[in-house]
This record gives sequence, structure tokens and C-alpha cells, in this order.
Amino acid sequence: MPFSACPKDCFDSCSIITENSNGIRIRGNPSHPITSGFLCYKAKFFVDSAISDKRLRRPLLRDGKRGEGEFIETSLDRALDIISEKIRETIKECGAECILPLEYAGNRALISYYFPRRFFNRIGSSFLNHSLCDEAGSMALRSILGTSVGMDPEKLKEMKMIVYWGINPAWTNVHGWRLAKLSKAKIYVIDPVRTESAKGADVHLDLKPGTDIPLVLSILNVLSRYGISSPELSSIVSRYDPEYAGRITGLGAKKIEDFALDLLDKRPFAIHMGYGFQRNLYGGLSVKTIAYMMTLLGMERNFIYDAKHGIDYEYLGGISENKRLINQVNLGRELEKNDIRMIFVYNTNPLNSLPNQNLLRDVIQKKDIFIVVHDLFLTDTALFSDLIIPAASFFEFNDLVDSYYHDYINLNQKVMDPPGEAISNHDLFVLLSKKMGFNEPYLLEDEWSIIDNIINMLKIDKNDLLKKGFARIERVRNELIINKSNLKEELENFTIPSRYGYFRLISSTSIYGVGSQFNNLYSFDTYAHINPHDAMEMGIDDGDSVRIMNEYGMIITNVKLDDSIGRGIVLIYRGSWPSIHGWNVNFLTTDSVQEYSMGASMNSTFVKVEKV
Ligand SMILES: Nc1nc2c(c(=O)[nH]1)N[C@H]1C(S)=C(S)[C@@H](COP(=O)(O)OP(=O)(O)OC[C@H]3O[C@@H](n4cnc5c(=O)[nH]c(N)nc54)[C@H](O)[C@@H]3O)O[C@H]1N2
Ligand SMILES: Nc1nc2c(c(=O)[nH]1)N[C@H]1C(S)=C(S)[C@@H](COP(=O)(O)OP(=O)(O)OC[C@H]3O[C@@H](n4cnc5c(=O)[nH]c(N)nc54)[C@H](O)[C@@H]3O)O[C@H]1N2
Ligand code: SF4
Ligand SMILES: [Mo]
Repeated sequence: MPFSACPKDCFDSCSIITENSNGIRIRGNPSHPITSGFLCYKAKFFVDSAISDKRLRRPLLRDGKRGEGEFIETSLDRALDIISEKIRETIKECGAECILPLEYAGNRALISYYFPRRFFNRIGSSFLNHSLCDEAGSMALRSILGTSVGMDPEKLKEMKMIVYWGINPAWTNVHGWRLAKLSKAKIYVIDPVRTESAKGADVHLDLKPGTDIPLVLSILNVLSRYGISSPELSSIVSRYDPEYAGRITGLGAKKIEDFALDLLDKRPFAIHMGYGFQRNLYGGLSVKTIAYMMTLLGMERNFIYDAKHGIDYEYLGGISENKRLINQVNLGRELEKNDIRMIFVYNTNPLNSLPNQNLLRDVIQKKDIFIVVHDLFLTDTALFSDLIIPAASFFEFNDLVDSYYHDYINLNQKVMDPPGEAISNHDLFVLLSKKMGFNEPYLLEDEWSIIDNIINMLKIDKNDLLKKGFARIERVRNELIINKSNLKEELENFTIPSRYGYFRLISSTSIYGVGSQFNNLYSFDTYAHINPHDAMEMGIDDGDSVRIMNEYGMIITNVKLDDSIGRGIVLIYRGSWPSIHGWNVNFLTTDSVQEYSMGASMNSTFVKVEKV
């Protein structure tokens, strides 16, 4: 039976057994220690979306004004001619740095993700600074611990306590949540929303959004009474007694004191720091402050954030001499001021997922940029492009998928041909290299040759991999280089952003889609979730239509009264398609960047709400 490997941007990186007789059927690989024989809710859509009649099958060339959706079909060969001509012309007139591959983790299989970079390194293009998801927290961890690679989640079973800090694992890391629930550990969830995870935890700390730093400082204040002092921060910590921090965080002193005592008593504990909570203006600093607290308790190895393995990424993606980086989060502003003339989009849907959509769309309309999109569906980004190439689904190519959570690499085997002229990322860039007249072997390397090279480098037995569908690989375990020197100064500059009369907009991850994927095939939750008390004060009822607005934009949607949402918060799930609903949450989100890695801060967005 062939194996698939889920290449979606997800902690769990599942191994899948795929049957292809009378249609495709998938199930979780029962021998995979993490996948453990079951798949998530989203996996229900994998086959449906692969065989959907909405899949793109032929290349499309724009035949009207940008964004109006008028296209004519063309052949793949003609499309590749157009792209290669455009690349040559752009390099001649402006230089290769005027070309930007705009890509992300829509497919994070190793070849699909890295192989196209060989091509862009060959031509010397600019690259993207991936700042949209977890990079602020990663950089913050590297700055204090020297690494963002934390513990192996299979060790969760040895913990006395597991803290999920600003993450909703019951939806976003379902197999990790299972590991935690199977352990005997006391489970904490720290989240302003009573999520499914919070409901399943032993303790839910429902703090106000953006108050994680005061919470940690007051824990340090309590710990100082028990002989755990914070020498670098003593003057700040003394200000955060639990009474004071209890008011700021909304938690009250007792909950903070109890949590501090559990951190002291229930060692070893693990803290899984979520990506969601660090997407705010002080997200990186919050992660750093939590890591600092862990060093004082001798638990600095016991965080979960990233995983890295001995994979040779320079072999996979090539090496670049000149790397002009364009920041992802505020792409509209970046494009406005620089000379990018050609954008090649693959593995991402930026006209859905990037904040401040109004600005981004305006800039793309105004500037003369040639946009190529490689995708499976006619996304918003595709609708605004000049040329669309149909992409393959993960059932249609061979690849390997690693994980940023656990220590297994999974094999993905091709089980069917792509429809029409749809083409995998690997094959597209081989053909494009040929069109450009590049004949260096690394640009034309076959996918199985790459797979063989990677498994040899990782010392994996190929027969075993073919038999099991996965292999265990070694986690990179860097020496910790602890550097607490800047933290005090950074914390002195910290303030809790707030705006009188405004709600804080949180745009969380939904249970149904993966990013924007599958949101075109089914209608998912597009409500504005508001606490019933807040709604009552504004005379708003369940289902009422509301206008939500700020300096970035305005949307109209319906309200869902939801007592799991804290006061002063509006929650709208990310990922719905503007081309279907006329809006998504990113028409409201801020593209301000954090200090750390110019990272995203969408969850620091403020909005006004009015009944329509
Ligand atoms: N079902 C599903 N799973 C996914 C994905 C998907 O699209 N769908 N995407 C994957 C990707 S790309 C990512 S990045 C991860 C994201 O995984 P998570 O980090 O779990 O995702 P979010 O829902 O964005 O954020 C988690 C929680 O942070 C809380 N939060 C917001 N602000 C604050 C705050 O100031 N403090 C604290 N303590 N909490 C706060 C929110 O209420 C939310 O419940 O999920 C991955 N898994
Ligand atoms: N408001 C708000 N916005 C957010 C977030 C938030 O918390 N709030 N979270 C952010 C986060 S954490 C993330 S990770 C991003 C995710 O944002 P994106 O990186 O844009 O991810 P997706 O929306 O899943 O889009 C991936 C696209 O890749 C396509 N694709 C899939 N497989 C392949 C393939 O093999 N080849 C090619 N060429 N294309 C393929 C899919 O069809 C899809 O259109 O969204 C961010 N946006
Ligand atoms: S999305 Fe995540 S949990 Fe679901 S099948 Fe893929 S890797 Fe597994
Ligand atoms: Mo993400």
C-alpha cells in the first residue's frame, strides 16, 4: 500500500496510508508514533479537494483588467515561454533582484518547498523574509537560549505538568493534544478564549490578550518569595505583585499565585508556546520572557516551539550569494517603495493570508508588476495575477515531509497523475530551467534522486522507509547559549497596547481549513464572535449584522454571541475567501511589525463594532 505524507503547514506531519482502487481512500498510518492511526478533521477534505472539479487544469493568461477574473486558456509550453521571456526581460532592464519568489508553507514537503529555490538562487532573485507565522518567537528564543529547537514531544509523557501557552492544540496540534491527554500531567491552557483546549484542560487561565508579559513578571514576583530570584530583572519584577498583575491580566492574584506554585512544584514541566499568541506587537518579547522564567526554574530545555533535523537545506535549495530580503508581513508597503517588477507565487495565497489587504491590493493594482501564480485553485491571488499555472496535489508527486514538531520524516508517494496540465513544484522548475537554457544538473535533478540523497544523508534505510512510510531522525540539539543581557531594557519599553472604545480583534486558526485551503469548497465559520455582555451593551443580538472597522478597512458580517470569548474581544477565524464572501479578516488586520524579525502582529489589531 502506498504512503502519503501530509505536507500541510501543521505541527503533526502525519503519515497516511493511501489506497487507490475505485477512488482514493486515506487513513492515518497506525504504526506512526505521532499520527497513531487517525487524521484530523481537515483530512476529510484532502481527497475531495484533489478530485474537485474546481481544480485548475490548464494555464490561464489574463485577458482583462487585473482582478476582474478574465482569463484565456493557454498551453503549459506557451506559459513557460512567457515566463522565461519575462524573467530575461526583467533581469536585463532592472536586474534579477527585481524578481521575487513569493512562497510559503502551503506545501512544506522538502522538494516542493526547497527545490524551486535552486532556480531562484541560480538567477539571483530577491527572497522573502518569512515573518508571517512563527519567526518572531523563533528569533526571540534564539536571542535568549541560542536555539528555538525545544524538546521532543514524545517526552510529554514524562512531565508532571504541561502548559499550552497561547495555542489551541485540540484544533491545531491534535496529535500533540492526544499525547498530553494520555499523560498524567496537569494541563494548563493560557488563552483569552475558552477554546476546545481550554475546555479540556485542568486549569484555564483566561487572561486579557497581550498581558502575557505581566503574567510572567508576577509569577517571577511570587517565585522570589520561594528563593527563586530574577537578578537581571529584580527592579521590574518587584513592581508586579500578584494583586497588581491580577488586575492587569484580569486573572486575579489567586490564580497567578497558584500557577507560580505549580511551576515550582510540578517539575519537570513542559511549555508549548503557541504561534498564535506571539503574533502580537510584543509576541517575540513574550516568548523571550517565558523562556527567561524557564531558565530560572532549570526547565530551559523543556519548551516546545520548533524542531530541526540534520537536513542539508543548502543542498535542497541551493546557496545564494546576494540575498535581498523583502519582508512578508508588510508586503504592500515593501512593494510600494521598492523596484520589484515580477512576482512568482507558489505555496501561498497572499491575497488571503497577509494583513492589510486593502493596501496590498491597491499597490498591486497601481504598480507594474508581472505576477505568476502556481496553485491548485483559482484563489484571490490567482484572480489578481497575469498568468496562472495549475499545481499538483500531494497525491500526484513523490516527496519527503519532515516536521517542526516531532522527530519523524515521512515518505510521500505518487498515487495518481495530475489532472490536465497541472504540474508539481519540482517538475515546473525543471521545465522552466530548461526553457531558460540552464543545464546545470542540480536544476534538473530527478525527485527520486533528491529523496535518495536526503535519506542517505540522514542514514535512513530506504527499504525500511518504503515498508513503514516514515523514519525516526535525529533532532538537532544545540548547546544552549544563554544571554539575558538585553531583556531588562526591552521590558522597560513594554506597554500593553489599548484603544479606548475599541475591541481587540483576534484572528485565530479554525478547525476546518488549513490556512485558506478548503475554504472555497465548503462554507466555514465567518461570524464575528463576541461576548454576550459586550453585545448586550451595544444592543446587538445573535445573528445581527454588524459593521467592523478601523483605519485599515471595514467589513460587514453577522454576530455569533459566544460566552467563550473574553470581554472586549472580537474573534474572526482566518482563511475565508474574499472572492466568495467579499471580505476576510485581513481587510482589518494590522501590518505593523514586531521588533523581532519584523514579525507579524495581527492579534494586536483594534476595531470598532456597530450594528448595521
Ligand atoms: N486546524 C488547523 N490547524 C492548523 C492550521 C490551520 O490552518 N488549521 N495552521 C497551522 C499553522 S500555520 C499555525 S501557525 C498553527 C497555529 O496554531 P495556534 O497557535 O494554536 O493558533 P491560533 O489559533 O492562531 O492561536 C492560538 C491561540 O492564541 C490565543 N491568543 C491570541 N492572543 C493571545 C494573547 O495575547 N495571549 C495568549 N496567551 N493567547 C492569545 C488565541 O485566542 C488562540 O486560541 O496551527 C497549525 N495548525
Ligand atoms: N489574520 C490573520 N492572518 C493570518 C494568520 C493569523 O493568525 N491571522 N496566520 C498566518 C499564518 S500562521 C500563516 S502560516 C499564513 C498561511 O498563509 P499561506 O501561506 O498563504 O497559506 P494558505 O492560505 O494555506 O495558502 C497556501 C496556498 O498554497 C497552495 N498550494 C498547496 N499545495 C501546493 C503545491 O504543491 N504547489 C503550489 N504551487 N501551491 C500549493 C494552496 O492551494 C493555497 O492556495 O497565514 C497567515 N495569516
Ligand atoms: S493537517 Fe496536520 S493533523 Fe491533519 S493530517 Fe495533516 S499533518 Fe495530520
Ligand atoms: Mo502558521
